[in-house]
Amino acid sequence: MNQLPKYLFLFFAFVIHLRVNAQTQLTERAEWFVEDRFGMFIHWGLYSGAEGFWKGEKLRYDNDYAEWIQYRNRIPKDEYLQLAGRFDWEAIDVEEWVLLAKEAGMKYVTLTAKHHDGFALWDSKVSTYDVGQVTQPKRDIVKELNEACKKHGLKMGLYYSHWIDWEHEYGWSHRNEIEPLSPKNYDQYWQEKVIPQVRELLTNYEVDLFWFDMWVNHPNTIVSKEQLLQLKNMIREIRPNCLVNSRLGLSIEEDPDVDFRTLGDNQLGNEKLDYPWQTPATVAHSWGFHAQENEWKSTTTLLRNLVGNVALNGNMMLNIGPRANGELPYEIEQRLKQMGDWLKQNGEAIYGAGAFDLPSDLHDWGAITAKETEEGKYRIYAHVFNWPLSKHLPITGIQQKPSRVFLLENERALLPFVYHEFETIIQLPEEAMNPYISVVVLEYDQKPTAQQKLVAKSVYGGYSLTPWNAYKFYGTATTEKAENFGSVPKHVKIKEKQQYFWKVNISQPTTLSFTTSYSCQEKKPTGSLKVKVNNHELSGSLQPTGKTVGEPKQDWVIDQFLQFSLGSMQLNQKGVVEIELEIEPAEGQELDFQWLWINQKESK
Ligand code: JFZ
Repeated sequence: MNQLPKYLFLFFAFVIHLRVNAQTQLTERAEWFVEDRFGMFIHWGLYSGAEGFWKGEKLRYDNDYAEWIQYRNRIPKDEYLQLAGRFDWEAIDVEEWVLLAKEAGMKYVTLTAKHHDGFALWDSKVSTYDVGQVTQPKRDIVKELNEACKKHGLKMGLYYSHWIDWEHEYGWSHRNEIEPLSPKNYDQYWQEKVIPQVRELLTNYEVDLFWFDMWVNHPNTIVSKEQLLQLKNMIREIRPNCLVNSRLGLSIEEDPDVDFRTLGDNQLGNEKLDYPWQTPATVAHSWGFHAQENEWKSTTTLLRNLVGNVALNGNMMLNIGPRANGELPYEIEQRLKQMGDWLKQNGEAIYGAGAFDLPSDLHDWGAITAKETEEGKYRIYAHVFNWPLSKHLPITGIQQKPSRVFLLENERALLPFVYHEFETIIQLPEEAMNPYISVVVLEYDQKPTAQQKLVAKSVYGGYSLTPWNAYKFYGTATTEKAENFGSVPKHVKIKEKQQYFWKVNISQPTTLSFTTSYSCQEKKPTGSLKVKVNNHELSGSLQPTGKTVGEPKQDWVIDQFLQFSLGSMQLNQKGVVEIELEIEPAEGQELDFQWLWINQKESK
């Protein structure tokens, strides 16, 4: 009987654990991965010698991933192998790639040991289709990488294309969608190439991570779950600490033993997940070297992407595609070095850092990462993407006062700030500290608590209240599908009484003025709109907004959204107030609602 309180305690301890630990499905194996946050992907293979062209023709198909050229341009296997002749084997120094990774602040490297072309970058005893066959003396790129990684203290990952293999007679290729391949033959490929090659890699090299690549659910393609488990079990047996990604073909939901989720190519995170995850990203478009890359992302963009992922507990692995002589496009090298410079100053806010308990899109000036420091303090890192013109950085939703505030690159110069319940406003210096992203640190003696339901103060001084940041609502409004937007802004369609509730922190008695934006296509609307705060109420009747011309092209007439003032009210109290908006179109009428903007009159 007296066991019961103990069980209850354990149960609550478990619940609390779930609540405080953002990543509940973090395996011990994957701790380093989550700590490291930033890695290098290397796509390099025979395709690198083609550079995106075959016999004068550009790679077929718009999505011109250079490493797909053999399949897309129907290159016969013997001719494809001759690409090895374009390589300057003497110039190729794998250690240089690793040194660049290190300089870029990357903590692990993942090389395409075997891409879809089936060509092995190590001296494979399983298949003669390998780098050992085309080099004299024999090269083993995986071994060279392994040694360089060890020498420079980086973890080594290997990409292995298990599903697709264009070399093996019975490997999967997209043409098998029209020329069926029997499961029996496919299993022959699996048992005589995949399993022994992965075993070879696991046994001969110190592999910290296996990166498989399959983007169709196993029930919808030829690979069976048994085959996938056979592969994963072998990894667990030979190298129990080696990580496995979800593109193995098993999602973490299906098999929690998979260590991290791989998002789509260049797909950034948009929510906090309970398990480790990673975005594979390119600096331009292609993974393998392509002679005609154009759309280079800026260093700022790449850093924002990294910060954005870490702010959601995610990682980023950024790709390099060296040429057949080992060199990199200037644009890649330059951006990686610039990221490294930034990380040298600001890496503390990335490595070992993760999400804080506030919505990641709360603030319009940037993103927040956080962590406990070695001294047992708790630091919140405000990554300021947009240095406010007012030089006031508003941080909403943190319930304690920081003990110190400073720029990460200048710890000795403390920044002045004012703190009211739920709101910290930092006085920034005139100039941003860093040309890419400046990081402001808020330090606390222990982890502060968060009030997650507040709408943040904008850098422009007001508050933007939308259907998507309301903490509660009643009614049947529906968000219009994104493809219907464009020049028509994101909105909800309201057909009957709808109520939204937001919480806003008001730091001092003040006058609040309200503006709303909507589109109403009724000729004579008779509905109403009401704002209620405490005992104050403002109301307005709906107005027709008519049409506008979408873009300077002919005949594109779209619904017009217009803003209307609802007036202002004097609030004599401060603290968190609840704002209610009640929208009621008349029977049979419709309203497309967009936002309610509150302006707080600045008083000294
Ligand atoms: C794959 C490869 O085909 C490509 O060559 C490259 O290696 C890349 C990293 O991975 O391409 C994919 C895989 C998965 C998705 C998209 C492209 N996906 O899930 O969206």
